[in-house]
Amino acid sequence: MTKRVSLTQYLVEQQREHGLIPAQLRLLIEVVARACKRIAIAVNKGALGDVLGSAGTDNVQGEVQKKLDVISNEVLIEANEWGGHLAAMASEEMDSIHVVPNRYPQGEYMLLFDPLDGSSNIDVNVSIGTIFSVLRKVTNTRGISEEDFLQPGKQQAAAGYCVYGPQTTLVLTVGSGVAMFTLDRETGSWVLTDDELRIPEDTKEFAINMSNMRHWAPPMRQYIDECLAGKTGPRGKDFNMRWVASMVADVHRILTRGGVFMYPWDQREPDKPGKLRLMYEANPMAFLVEQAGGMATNAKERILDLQPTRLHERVSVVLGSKNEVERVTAYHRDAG
Ligand code: AHM
Ligand code: MG
Repeated sequence: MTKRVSLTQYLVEQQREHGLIPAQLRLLIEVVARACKRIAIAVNKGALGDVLGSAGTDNVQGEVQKKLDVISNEVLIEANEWGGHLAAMASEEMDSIHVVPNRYPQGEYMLLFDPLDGSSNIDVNVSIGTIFSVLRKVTNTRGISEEDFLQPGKQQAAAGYCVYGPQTTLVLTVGSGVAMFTLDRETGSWVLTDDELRIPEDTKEFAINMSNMRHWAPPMRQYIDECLAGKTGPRGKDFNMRWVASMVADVHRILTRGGVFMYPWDQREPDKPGKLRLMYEANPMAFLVEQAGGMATNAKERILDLQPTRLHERVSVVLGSKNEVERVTAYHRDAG
């Protein structure tokens, strides 16, 4: 029988070898993984579980919340509140931070999440997921406020996501590479199925919502035009395109076989840097991508270096295979 490594064993061994996972962080990761299992069960029930459709409410970004957005948010909060590993949580689905109630001990970590990413795909049975980012409270101030969360992504202690797709997979980094776990539904355990995901430096595949092309900035249009020109164009090769419209699924494909994912600024809302959120979408994905040998920028600068000014701040995203991200970023920098 081939030996199976569970998430717990992986975390214990990582701590032993690299000393990167103190007890509170291990508990945190295990609790998030357990919450993701519960979300996966709700997702799988679909119409049978009365979890599809709209919740009839809007979130802080003015987007309609789906029932599963709300359920997933509650599952993550409930699971994480009492363990003593967290000081506070923040989520795409909550206007402000959720401080751990006084009746529980406060831990040193802060957890941010997009509880259910790819909401537009829930009702049509396409892969969706949970994205999370972990920060440490670095200030010595008593109590906790939104300010404590406003740290650049390079300070993340851990990041990961779970994809609810044909398989349920958890992808994790604590800063020493990227590991993937697959949920064994019979035993209910997360089993290590890849301990070192690597993104190839070159690719012939891009992911972008092409319907927005006419709204993009010229460097973005130039890059995609050159890809579309194929073998006889300036790139001298044919490109393929994929767009799941769930960031988790698109990034998962890139971590598995390479590619470049882009959600750029566009002129319809010139004051918004992009659609995706910096702190619980772009930062965790950028950390994973870099740990797998890829690159992530906002089309000009490294995402992990950006100093956030607001919890729900948005950002342009270009991430994936290093040489393509470098090219897109160079086009934007050259354009000034
Ligand atoms: P969500 O957090 O409300 O689900 O929105 C984020 C999603 C990303 O997963 C995905 O990359 C993007 O929005 C899809 O946008 P579009 O609908 O323009 O294709
Ligand atoms: Mg999202």
